[in-house]
Amino acid sequence: MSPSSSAIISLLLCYFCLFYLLQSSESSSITDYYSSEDDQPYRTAYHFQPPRNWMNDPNGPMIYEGLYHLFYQYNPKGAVWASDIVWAHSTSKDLINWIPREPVLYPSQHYDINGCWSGSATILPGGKPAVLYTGINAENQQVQNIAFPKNLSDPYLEEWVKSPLNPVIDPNGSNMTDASSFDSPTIDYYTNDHQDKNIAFPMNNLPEPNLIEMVQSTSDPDMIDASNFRDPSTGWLGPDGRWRVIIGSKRGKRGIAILYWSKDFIHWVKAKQPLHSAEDTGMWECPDFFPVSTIAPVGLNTSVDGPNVKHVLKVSLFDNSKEYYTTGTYDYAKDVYVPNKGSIDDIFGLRFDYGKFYASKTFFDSAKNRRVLWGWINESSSADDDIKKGWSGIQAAPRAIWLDKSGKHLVQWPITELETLRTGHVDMPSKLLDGGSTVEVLGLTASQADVEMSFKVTNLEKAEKFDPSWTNAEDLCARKVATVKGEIGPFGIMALASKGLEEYTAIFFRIFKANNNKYVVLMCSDQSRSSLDDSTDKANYGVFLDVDPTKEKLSLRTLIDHSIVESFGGEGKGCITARVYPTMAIGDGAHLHVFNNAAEAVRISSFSGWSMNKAQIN
Ligand code: DQQ
Repeated sequence: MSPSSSAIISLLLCYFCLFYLLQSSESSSITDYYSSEDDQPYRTAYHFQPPRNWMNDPNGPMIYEGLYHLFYQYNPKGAVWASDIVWAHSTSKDLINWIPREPVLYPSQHYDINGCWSGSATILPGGKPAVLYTGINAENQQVQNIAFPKNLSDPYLEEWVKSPLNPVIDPNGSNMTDASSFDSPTIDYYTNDHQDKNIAFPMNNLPEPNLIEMVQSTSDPDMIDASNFRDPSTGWLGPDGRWRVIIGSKRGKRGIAILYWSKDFIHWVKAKQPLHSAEDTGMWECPDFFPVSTIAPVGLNTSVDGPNVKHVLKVSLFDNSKEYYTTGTYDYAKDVYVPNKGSIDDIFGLRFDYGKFYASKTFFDSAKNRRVLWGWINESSSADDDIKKGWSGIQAAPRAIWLDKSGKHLVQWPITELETLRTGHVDMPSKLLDGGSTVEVLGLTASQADVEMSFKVTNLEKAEKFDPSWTNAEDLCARKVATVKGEIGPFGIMALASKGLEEYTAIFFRIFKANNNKYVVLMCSDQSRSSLDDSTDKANYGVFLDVDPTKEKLSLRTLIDHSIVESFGGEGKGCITARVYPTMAIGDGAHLHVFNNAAEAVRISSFSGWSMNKAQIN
């Protein structure tokens, strides 16, 4: 071939390549967003993830006409986060198997042109869903926008329309409604006929709040920082007919949940006081505020209040990428939330999950009367590794969440639908596990399993003394990893273990005796030997469990799914999630052991394990 004809052919080839690329980038078929990457050892079988690219926060989970919806922060262009992120969307009949839909919110307008960030769904009276989300506007300010489904008779809610009134909440207040509009008639769907029957309010009339102010004045000493003003919560409706939402923010180092009111869910005014704030906690992302029942392990509609109800405020701290919650009282009259005495309101407080778990969001599942929790589990690997594997981020298994009988903390349990994936049941008869012993559990797929067990400790008097300076469970777990022998404990399981135990992730308990003669139960997730690859994060996690071993069995449930180990101790009183990247304990090379590396024996009083079928996910 002559040089000139090969040049022409090359040019033509380039032209066709360019044409193809342009075509595919313009098309919006679903495969462009979610085309699959197969046969990777760390992809999960029953945890929610898109087939490729970056995913972070769960957004606007809800149930509509019997179908579950999950939106999530998604970068269609790659495996790392990008600020011009979109809301991707999947639907499910059971919260386990998911069908991908096209993303619903892209940057497109001046008020979200630089990104559609996190937000929440609210089911308005009459059953109409609305989503409030943070838009990054053309000036790179964070503003709050609203979108509604285009067609309410489409159960998949595939198309959403952004309101022409956006932004509906603007930190500079240029479009804000003033207080007087609160007396104007409300819009059509806001009528008593449409009131949700589950909503019960105390009968007394609340005083007319006088806390409203406009967010307009630049001289406002409480001026909102437009770079730290995001993640509107699900709305709740007060007995005074006003909707409330909170938005995460900070003032100096004080984390703050700014409160807004609306009569029609479109026109919002800022309350003078935030719902709550706490010193030295930094920026509050993804605040979640919801009621819990003090008398039954059920969920409540977000607007419910009255007798036998407490409230929970969860915030995701930008500064340390951890989440904290308090339980407390919501005072409708003052429109403030007050944590219970003893409910620690800072970085030493309670957490939904003491491992990797962030930007979580709950929703009320009206079909099953439960509150369901979603949380984002990021990777422990480097961004380069994420780019190589083509994806990053999974969601934790959906969990039901309720208030413990003690009223002191929440309890979580994987939703029962997850059990439909169980197959190949393995039972172990009650068995004494001598100190220093390890027993392999045979007969299940150890890389994809669900294991439930409980222990009985009879010789508690042998427990080591608890040093009162051990206030941080995570530090204690990091010092006392699974190989450190104790008196009572460590005992538990080694998940994703290689044949010769070169690799494993150990989830275990230790029991100590405190000065007040009470026992302290420590639960750890030890990743120090999770992978022979030293470049991955192998942090150890821990929590002190509210379990009295003199009265209760000590239970552990662990969901194992290739690169995630999600553990529930004390029947869900303490949860720890880890991401791990074994190099040998992959597929058939993965094993499961129970172990007791203590001086004292411990009894396994029950053990049930299942291999897990693969869910249909996206
Ligand atoms: N992720 C979103 C923000 C949110 C953060 C951006 C939390 O809206 O504050 O992707 O992970």
